[in-house]
Amino acid sequence: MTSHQTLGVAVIGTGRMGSDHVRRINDVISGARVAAVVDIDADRVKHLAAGIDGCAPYTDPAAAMDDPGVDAVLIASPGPAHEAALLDAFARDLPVLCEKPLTPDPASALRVLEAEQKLGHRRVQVGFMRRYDADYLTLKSLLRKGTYGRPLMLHNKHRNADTPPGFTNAMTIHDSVVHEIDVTRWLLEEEITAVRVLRPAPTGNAPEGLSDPQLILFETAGGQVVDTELFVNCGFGYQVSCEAVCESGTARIGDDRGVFVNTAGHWGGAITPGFVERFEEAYDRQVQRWVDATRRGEVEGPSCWDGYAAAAVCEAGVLAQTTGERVTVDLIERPALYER
Ligand code: ISE
Repeated sequence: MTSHQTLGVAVIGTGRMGSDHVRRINDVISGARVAAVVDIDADRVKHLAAGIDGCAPYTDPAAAMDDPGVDAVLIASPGPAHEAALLDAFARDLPVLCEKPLTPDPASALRVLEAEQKLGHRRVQVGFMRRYDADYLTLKSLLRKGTYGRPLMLHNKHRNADTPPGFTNAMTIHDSVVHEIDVTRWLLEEEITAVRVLRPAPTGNAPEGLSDPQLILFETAGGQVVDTELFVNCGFGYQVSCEAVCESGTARIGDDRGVFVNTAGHWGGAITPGFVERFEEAYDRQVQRWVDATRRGEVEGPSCWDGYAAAAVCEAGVLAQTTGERVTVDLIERPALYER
């Protein structure tokens, strides 16, 4: 692969995120094309591939990776299918963009980490898209430069209008809070060492049995404390914000996006309906950066280490949620391949 060639991508999993990435590669970003689509639903991939020039449908990820037109893999299948697809990609030394989670638990994430280390080089960018959001990038740069001194605390809010059917308490950690886990580690450049979860009396708008809202507390190795209000059936839209409290100032992102109006005795603006709209540009930038780096023969962005650390904090988070206790996070020592 040279930087002049168009990257042939196999998109594995064509559900909500996978089909959005197919559209993104086809219509939005440059330097790549969808060379193969993979799903257990054969009719679905046949139909999808028929509408894309030079795209082949597959039901088996490994077979798609053997397609001569495929140079790289985008994994957007459900989390439990990620480990096998990642190991198949490593066996062919193919570059991978893997949607979060890397894998659903730390034991399987560790197996992936070990397999990548055996290759001797990084192959995977994990899809923590908030790292590509313009607001989060600004906050990261302020913290990096130490503009307001050392960061002491983060206050996060993560609100979804509603949850899809079958959304469980464990999923509130694995699917939703996992983003705050990643931005905490990324912004503060510290590992999370302990988790607590408080569960107030739930809203009547949440499905029976779902704890909603929740307050999640992280402690970091650097002694910072991070709180996250998670409210996934707030009913009014999608809101994600983060305030960093530093030694000599605070910086907050995620409020007041878009046009602010005064009319008919009211002031205010619109709230984005969901995460696909709120983070659309971040998803575009994430995939473009992956394609660009891959065509240069490089790997950048969130690594398998970040995926593993997130899985370990999620496991502690689910235990903290069910026991009501403070749960410490177990991490192996960071391998040399993933040094900062
Ligand atoms: C979903 O899977 C996401 O990744 C969204 O960013 C998050 O806001 C939502 O709560 C999750 O279910």
